[in-house]
Amino acid sequence: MRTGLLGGIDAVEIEAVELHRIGMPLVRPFETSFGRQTAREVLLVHVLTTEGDGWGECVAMADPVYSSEYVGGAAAVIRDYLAPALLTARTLRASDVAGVLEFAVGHRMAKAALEVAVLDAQTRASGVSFGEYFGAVRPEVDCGVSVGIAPSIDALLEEVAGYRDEGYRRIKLKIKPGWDVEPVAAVRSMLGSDALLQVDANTAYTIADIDHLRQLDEFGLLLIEQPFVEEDIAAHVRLAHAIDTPVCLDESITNTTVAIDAIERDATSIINIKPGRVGGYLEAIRIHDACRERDVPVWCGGMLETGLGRAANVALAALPGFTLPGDTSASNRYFADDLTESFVLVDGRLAVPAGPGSGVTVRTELVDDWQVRPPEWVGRA
Ligand code: OSB
Ligand code: MG
Repeated sequence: MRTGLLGGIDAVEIEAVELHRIGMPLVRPFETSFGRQTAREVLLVHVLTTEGDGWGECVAMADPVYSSEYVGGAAAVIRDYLAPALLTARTLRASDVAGVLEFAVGHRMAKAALEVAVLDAQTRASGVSFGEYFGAVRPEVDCGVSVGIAPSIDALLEEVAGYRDEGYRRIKLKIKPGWDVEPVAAVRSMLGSDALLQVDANTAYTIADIDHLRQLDEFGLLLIEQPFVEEDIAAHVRLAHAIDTPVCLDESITNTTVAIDAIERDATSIINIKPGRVGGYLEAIRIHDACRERDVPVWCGGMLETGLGRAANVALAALPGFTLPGDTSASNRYFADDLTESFVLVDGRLAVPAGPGSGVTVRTELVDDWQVRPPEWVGRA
């Protein structure tokens, strides 16, 4: 990728891969159409190389409810297949990782975690930041916040007002059948017509709901995210033709080919880019580039990342095609204490870390304190 920016070292020799599993309580429960979460269980990948180490966060959730991946499955496939393949390849660049791991079908979040850990080691060793490596064009990024399904409309309004007062530049409401028109109407009337507002259904609707979803048109939403099951591109085409609100795909977009196909079929006019969902930051950049060529706006999604994943997401969101605020919220929206330096919202923005690699430091004492399982280690036989 953008190799002209790389310094001296551009390949690392892999010596071992360590897997750490930690638990972090969320500051408030996060409810979506697929369930309610009170803590984030995180799989961390620590790659040890001859040139130095690197860390990666796997965005798989504890249970296979957002996608087929989950923490235990990701740890197993890394331990049994992916890490051994990297050790066999031995000397490689981050841009070689996807090819080395291609023999295993799927498992994109697991692969993405390894790729970003190798990238962290490689770019730290060469003194290059993720922002420089990715091609960032701004020092800070506009931030939005994803707001879960609340116990009542009053509770929702109180939560949204808090985020508005903190300066978030865009609000995203989680919706599902029975929690859609009413909460959206209430939030729109509280925020006023100029506020950037969007909704995310996480696949909770079916094609039979198209007439119902058309009622959302009156609220001037930026977009409706992933109303239908991920495989059903055709249903999204039908909806896009039936409503004025732009349709945005999240779960459906698993790689650049699928992204281009969905755009060309008019299933989506905006794309939520999540590096874990597409197999890594390098594939995320390819999707960004393909969307930019086609004038399709993109924004950076989130998976309740710790500061480690957030650092890389913020660098990605600084690319030129990321023209809408992302789900890149401050550390305190998720956690009382973050795994790295905290990300603090300033004027509705987060700063792109400037130091080498991810630009943040994993607080290894917390990795030990917060561990939920003993670490696993994969080294050369
Ligand atoms: O669909 O965007 C989603 C969180 C977990 C899984 C899926 C999604 C989300 C979010 C939160 O909306 C985004 C964030 O703040 O990290
Ligand atoms: Mg989503």
